[in-house]
Amino acid sequence: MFVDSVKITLRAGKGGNGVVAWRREKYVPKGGPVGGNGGKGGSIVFKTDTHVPSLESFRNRRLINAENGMPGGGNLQKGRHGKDLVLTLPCGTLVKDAATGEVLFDFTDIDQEFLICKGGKGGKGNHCFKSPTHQAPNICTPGTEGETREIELELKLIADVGLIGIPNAGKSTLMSKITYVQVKIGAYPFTTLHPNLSYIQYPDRTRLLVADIPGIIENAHLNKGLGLAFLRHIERSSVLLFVIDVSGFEGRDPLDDFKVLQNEIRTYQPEMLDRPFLVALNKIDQEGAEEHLKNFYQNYPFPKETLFPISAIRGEGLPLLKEALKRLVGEKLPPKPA
Ligand SMILES: Nc1nc2c(ncn2[C@@H]2O[C@H](COP(=O)(O)OP(=O)(O)OP(=O)(O)O)[C@@H](O)[C@H]2O)c(=O)[nH]1
Ligand SMILES: [Mg+2]
Repeated sequence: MFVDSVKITLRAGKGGNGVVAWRREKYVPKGGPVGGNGGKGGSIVFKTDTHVPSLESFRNRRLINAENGMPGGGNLQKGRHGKDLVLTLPCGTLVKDAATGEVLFDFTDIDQEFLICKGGKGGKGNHCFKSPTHQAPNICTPGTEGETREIELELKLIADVGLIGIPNAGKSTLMSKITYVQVKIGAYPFTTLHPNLSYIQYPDRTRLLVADIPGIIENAHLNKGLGLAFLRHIERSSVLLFVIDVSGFEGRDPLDDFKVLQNEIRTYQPEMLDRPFLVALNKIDQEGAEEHLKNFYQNYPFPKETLFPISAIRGEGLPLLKEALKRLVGEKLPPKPA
């Protein structure tokens, strides 16, 4: 299951208490204070891991605790520290304060770490309070509580190329052809129900990360179809790749599809329209595609160099498209993290 938003409470471990203890040994009268200190409570740390695809591991968890520190012992024994808890997250996860929505950390890269809740301090045993004027202190201090935080995790995938198209346009077919990953493809709308991520590998070892998301339909902003929530996963892509079906399937006008997609993006986040983009005109192998293709070229309001007629299923036009994507991603710096 693909989970991209969760709310959880995190509680770091409490510090162990210090203790009062006395040295009791034969021939050592009044041995003095030997109460040990408590151990530190475990902290909670977030870390990115490329093997974690989503926030699924947090799905059924409301409260996550780190280990408490152990109390000190006699004979100056220190209590054991609570283990730090390292929670792994996928790249692209935003950690937010659940109450205010403030972004506490944005995990944009691999191997990033962030200490979210610090463990409590261990208490002091009575040996710490010994002084020349106070040889037998009968006091110790308790460990302090660990930090507690209510947070929200939101995953916004960070890909170089984000695919966008109406359902059935052939996004997943294209994805499977250019990245050699097997994704679900079906001759019906809404085959893809969660984002897929994979790399295009180039002979010079460059790699582009591509995100395929579920199809978007007209009025998705009014929650039609699967809504617009999945746009968050291409919101941070450097380049958008519109995939348009030019076969005129069910009497559709491909240019209308393009406008619908642009309108839906505008209602979600207008700045996304300033992002560099290309348009893959798919299914040129189909009958009737030629006519629609000509029409599209004539009435398309942007530079024609952004158009790439392809047949994803046959692999036609894909080398050119792949090169153009590489060039475009190379020219633009990736979007800045939030
Ligand atoms: N003739 C032809 N059919 C294609 C081409 N590309 C994809 N298809 C077919 O179109 C249908 C939909 O393909 P998908 O790749 O699942 O489409 P999608 O855009 O991912 O669809 P959703 O996940 O539902 O949004 C499948 O039956 C594909 O075989 C193409 O270039 N030519
Ligand atoms: Mg699909």
